[in-house]
Amino acid sequence: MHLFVKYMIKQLLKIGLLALIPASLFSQDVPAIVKKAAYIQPSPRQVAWQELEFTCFYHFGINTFTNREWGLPNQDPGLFNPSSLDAAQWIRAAKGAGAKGVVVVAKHHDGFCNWPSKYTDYSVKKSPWKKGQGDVIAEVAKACRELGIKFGFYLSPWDISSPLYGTEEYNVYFKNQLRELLTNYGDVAEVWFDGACGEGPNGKKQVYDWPGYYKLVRQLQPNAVIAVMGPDVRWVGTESGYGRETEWSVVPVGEATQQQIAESSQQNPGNGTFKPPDDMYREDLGSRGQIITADTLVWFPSEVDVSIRPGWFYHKNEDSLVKSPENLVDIYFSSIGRNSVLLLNLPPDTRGLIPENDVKSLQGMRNILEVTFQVNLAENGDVTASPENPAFDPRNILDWDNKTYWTPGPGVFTCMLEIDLKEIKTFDRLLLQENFRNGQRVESFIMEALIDNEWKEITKGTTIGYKRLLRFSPVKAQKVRLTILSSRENPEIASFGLFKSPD
Ligand code: FUL
Repeated sequence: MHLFVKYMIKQLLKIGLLALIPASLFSQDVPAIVKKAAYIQPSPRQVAWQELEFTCFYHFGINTFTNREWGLPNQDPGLFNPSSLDAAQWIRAAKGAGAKGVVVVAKHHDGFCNWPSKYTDYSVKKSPWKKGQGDVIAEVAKACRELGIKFGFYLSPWDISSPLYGTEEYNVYFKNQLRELLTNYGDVAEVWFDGACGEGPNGKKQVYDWPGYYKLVRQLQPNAVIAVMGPDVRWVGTESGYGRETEWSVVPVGEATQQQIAESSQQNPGNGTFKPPDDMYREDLGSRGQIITADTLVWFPSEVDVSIRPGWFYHKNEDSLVKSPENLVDIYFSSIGRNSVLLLNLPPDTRGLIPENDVKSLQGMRNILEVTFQVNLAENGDVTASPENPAFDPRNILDWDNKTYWTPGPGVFTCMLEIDLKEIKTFDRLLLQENFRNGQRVESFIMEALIDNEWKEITKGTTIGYKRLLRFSPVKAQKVRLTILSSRENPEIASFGLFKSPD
């Protein structure tokens, strides 16, 4: 955009007279690849997954009973013996916290199967639990169906117990197991392939048949997303629970190759210990500087996985280290509030239950979030948009339907939405959503409030995407305005919300 025009817009912004600028002046020339990025859209399965927002992970298996994070090869299946496993309690804990889907570990790197696979004896069927007749995956899937929550599973391709590992037959074995999980347990919403990879019992590394694995998932569960070592969902790159401030769902295709994902996943340091991937996190994957030289771009949205405790599996000595409700709320804002899906791990204990303290923390988190998001203080406000676009009703941003939106129209990149709350209100949280079905576009925005007759900056950010949540100190005002300062194509604003957190 011409510098003078930019300057004029800035001046008019200051005095709140953006409406005086003809729409044509808001247009910008953007490089072709940036424009292309703006039109890359999620697949229907990615849309459904993104809208789950909050999901829970269950790390459970032989490690629960050996007190390990990464197991040893071929341990005695007799060790697996939960005294009172109740999968419905796991799912109630997740649902009660607001989660809409789960991912349960079917097989971790140690190779022990939590379901009675026909293809190995290294499973629950050789354990004393339910006299070898039990099936953890069946119980979880059933509880999900009964409680109306989406079911998914984690399957580690790396298997340190299989004698086939490192040979072509392992791929057949793995696909047989995958087929069992994809056919015997009803609808699957997410298949989570871990990127951690090391050597098998014979010292060999496996050459995985990724195309074959993906084909099977697509054939048998076409609605399931394939996460992490898969094409649909990207691991955010850290297990801290904190996503990027600037999170683009459109990234260069290089970010999606298996080699790239494997390299940035946990590696086996050699002694079987767990190595947290602190260094796998690049701040910027998808902004203009990153995509400008890209050949191909893909919709590859981020998932933030984090455990409610330090470890992924249950350890008694971590009973006092359960994350507090406040800590979980912080994670919520820093994952779901940063254009990511949250996958919060709740490790069942040796009884086969989510421990009481963990459930208590989850409920505490839910209470804070419920009070916060109970009322959108902007809900009954009047909205004025500049530049005007009669084809769209600006009140669409307040209707809680993220399929309806307001946009200034094609080719217009900068715009402003002013909301008159009709009375002075106090708020300290902002919620924004783009119509992400059409792509992710907003690069920079600012929210101001009219305080003592002057527009004052309250908060600002870069990306919005599916959802952006921002926190700030309480503000008392009747009028606020959201300005989209920069975008890749015309922004399509689907939701705007102002909230007040509990005191
Ligand atoms: C990692 C694994 O090595 C951890 O044990 C855990 O399962 C985590 C979710 O993924 O790659």
